[in-house]
Amino acid sequence: MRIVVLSGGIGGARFLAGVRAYARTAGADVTAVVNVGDDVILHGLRICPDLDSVMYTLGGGADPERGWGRAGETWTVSGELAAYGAEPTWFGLGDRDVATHLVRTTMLSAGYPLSAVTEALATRWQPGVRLLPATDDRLETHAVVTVPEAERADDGAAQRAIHFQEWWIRHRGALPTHRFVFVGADAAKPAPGVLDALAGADLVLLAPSNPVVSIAPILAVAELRDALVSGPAPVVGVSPIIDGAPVRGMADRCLAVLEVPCTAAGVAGLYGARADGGILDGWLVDETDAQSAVPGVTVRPAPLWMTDEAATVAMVRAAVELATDGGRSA
Ligand code: FO1
Repeated sequence: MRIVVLSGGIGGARFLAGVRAYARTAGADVTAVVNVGDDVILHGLRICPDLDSVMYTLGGGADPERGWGRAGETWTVSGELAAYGAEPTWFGLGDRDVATHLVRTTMLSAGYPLSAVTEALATRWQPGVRLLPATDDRLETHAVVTVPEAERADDGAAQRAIHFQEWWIRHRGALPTHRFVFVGADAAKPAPGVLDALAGADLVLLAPSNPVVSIAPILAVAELRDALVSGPAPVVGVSPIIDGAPVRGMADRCLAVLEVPCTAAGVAGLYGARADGGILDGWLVDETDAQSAVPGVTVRPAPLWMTDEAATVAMVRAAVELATDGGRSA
């Protein structure tokens, strides 16, 4: 059985650990198609938060609390940068993490595409799933916000697009936010291997990631989304919202920007039913949301708290069962 998982963020990485464990029991292989919209160039380094979260989490090097960056991290470089007044100081750059960005930036500067760089980095970490960026092209999530008076440009413009990382880390999403834009999406092509993985998949899973800033930037790659919809595999999503609240992160703030209800049904409506031009065949909701109705989508309740790997494996098994006996058969 071949499983493809669209993933982003820390929740996506944790979910992938469960998919990997399930795949080992089921003799399945797993390809993760990971969001690159969070990627940013800071201090001259290319940083890929969502790829690194999966690589470190599945490779056993992630800090379990933070979910991003390395375990046993130190912050000497970050402190030295601050001593020089080198902005931004709001981005936490760990010393061990810097090595990953140095290797990645060196390879990118030498002309290797991000997919090749990711494969090279994963050789050290052995995540146990194939790790593919959604695209090798530039695709960056920016947030159009109203900036504080003090930060207005000379022309006094109140609205400005800031990088997602500034929105997420420096402002914690607390600025008046009008929309998210995926810079470069129109020209971005699926990374090598992505279309083949989707064409050969028996099941596609949407991780319980932030639908607005982790999954949507992946779907913004038009050929990728088309391949998902026209592909043979049933698409089953896992709700990132339980009982009206995000499991972690700021999906509630992001959904509010799109004026989408922060509910399991609201997120399913955002993805849309395949029959209506959307992408979903099945939708796994937590038992507290068992009454969620999503026209055209097979909804199934299951415990969705990823309290440990066994709980996550049970979620994955429920998604597989939903795909086989619920929506389109795998
Ligand atoms: N998230 C934070 O909240 N604060 C940080 O200082 C921070 C630094 C950071 C460095 C490398 C990296 O790969 C991720 C980092 N993150 C940080 C997480 C990052 O903002 C992610 O994009 C979000 O967690 C959303 O996925």
